[in-house]
Amino acid sequence: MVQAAAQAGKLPLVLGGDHSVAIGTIAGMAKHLRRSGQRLGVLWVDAHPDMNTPETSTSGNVHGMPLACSIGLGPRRLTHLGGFAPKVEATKVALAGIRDVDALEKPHVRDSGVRAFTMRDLDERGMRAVMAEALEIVCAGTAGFHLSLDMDAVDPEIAPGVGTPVRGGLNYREAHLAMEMAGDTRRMLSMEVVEVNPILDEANRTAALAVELVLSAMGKRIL
Ligand SMILES: [Mn+2]
Repeated sequence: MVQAAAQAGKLPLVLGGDHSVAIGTIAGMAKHLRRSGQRLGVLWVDAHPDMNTPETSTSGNVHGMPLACSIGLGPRRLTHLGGFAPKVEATKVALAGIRDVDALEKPHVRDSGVRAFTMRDLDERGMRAVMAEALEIVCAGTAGFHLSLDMDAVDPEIAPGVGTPVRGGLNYREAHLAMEMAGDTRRMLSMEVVEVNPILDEANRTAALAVELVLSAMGKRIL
């Protein structure tokens, strides 16, 4: 469905659900671009890198593996969805908001070629500088990028309705600025928002914030 929507000239927006849906979203976008020999960038905004494989995962949760699968690490059934791998080159992937990485997952993040901007990078350099560099990575040499927004990137004090909350996340304005800057590039080809869990949410505030962030990524501006 993602591939068909993109081929029809639309911007696919996938609403999760857990982050394993990204394996399909990215596969669809990569397959679409591959027809014209173009490459996809991926901007991954998340508290976690989601770069486990079945060998490194302590939980076995597939929602901890989608970025690994998309760069070709993991079980063939998932890495080769759609008949080819990798879906994206690791050097065309930027992560932002990372603050919870499993011990055995760390080498995948450090050595695969992805560029991971941790919360410390955001603390030291600010969202504006980090996002400018991240967007440069995902836009250079690509047709554009897929934005994968895990709501657990945002601090649980303002986005409590997620399955794996980690304190010390993006504040309200940092989250909006990241989305606004992504939208400003006019190179965002697809987007997904994942891990909103209504059962864990408080009066729908996480879902309402997710809607706001989608609007910012799609061009809504204060003035
Ligand atoms: Mn995630």
